Amino acid sequence: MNQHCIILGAPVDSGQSNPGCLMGPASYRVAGLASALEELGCTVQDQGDVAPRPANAAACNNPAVHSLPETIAWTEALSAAAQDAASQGFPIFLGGDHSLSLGTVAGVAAHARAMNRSLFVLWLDAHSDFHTPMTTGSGNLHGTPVAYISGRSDFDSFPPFPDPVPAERICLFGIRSVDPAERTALGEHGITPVDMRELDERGFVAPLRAFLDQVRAANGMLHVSLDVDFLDPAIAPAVGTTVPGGATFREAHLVMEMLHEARLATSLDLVELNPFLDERGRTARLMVDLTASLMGRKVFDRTNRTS
Ligand code: NNH
Ligand code: MN
Ligand code: MN
Ligand code: MN
Repeated sequence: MNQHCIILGAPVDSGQSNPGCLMGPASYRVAGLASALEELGCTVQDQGDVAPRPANAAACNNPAVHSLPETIAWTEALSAAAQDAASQGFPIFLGGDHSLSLGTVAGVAAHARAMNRSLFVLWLDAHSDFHTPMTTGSGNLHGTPVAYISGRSDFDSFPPFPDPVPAERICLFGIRSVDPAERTALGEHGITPVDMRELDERGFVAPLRAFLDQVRAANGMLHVSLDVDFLDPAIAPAVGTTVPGGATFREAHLVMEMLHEARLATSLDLVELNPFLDERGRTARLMVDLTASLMGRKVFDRTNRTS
């Protein structure tokens, strides 16, 4: 698809409690992300790792929450970097834990607003990440970005989210672990996740195609956030929060291949890779291969086929 890809490392690990995510960007680089993209005809600009400013004090009434000041500093730095990168090409954000999406989605949302386009979000994850800092029990802020993106309150110390994304433009896909407070809030907010039960029953194609049709009809921009734990732990062990029953190798590639054929994605997060938990680099390599599928790696060109 000859995209201009802008790689930005986001070695964030303040959003959870398992050390190791900060090695994620290095692991993707070692696994050959840039050359995989170049082989597809993309131009690649690796802008290195984003660095946050020193954290200022910030308080939260929920004593479970940890590393709030660091996460806010990351949100600000990544939001600015993402807005800038989105105006220059197709940003690929290398995590780092999923709290980095507090910043990256804020940045691409600001860019979409400036372009007068609607932003859609495809959240590929075992989890719904719909806690606020007040409802999280674990205190891990990687469980909160979808709530922030949706404009939920109780993100007081964070920069206000530019143009909250309405429920019908958010697709939570592959979900199989939702906390009670999240389930209630998702219902109130009108978000119905495409959970693994639905995917078992309907397959991956129909629900994804329905969402992509909406993006196309609105001439929307599409941010894809790929959490390693979307994948089944049997193929992707390098994540602190494995949940059985995830997407298989072919299901995950099919999602990426459909995204490529739709030509609608405009930015991508690769999150939650913990290289310390990997087995001989297999999870990092799989995430790179999935990114290559999203950017057009395929065996045969199907775009002119009828189904
Ligand atoms: N819902 C749990 C929490 O808030 C788990 C979130 N963990 C994730 N999200 N890995 O993708 O702590
Ligand atoms: Mn913790
Ligand atoms: Mn997540
Ligand atoms: Mn997850």
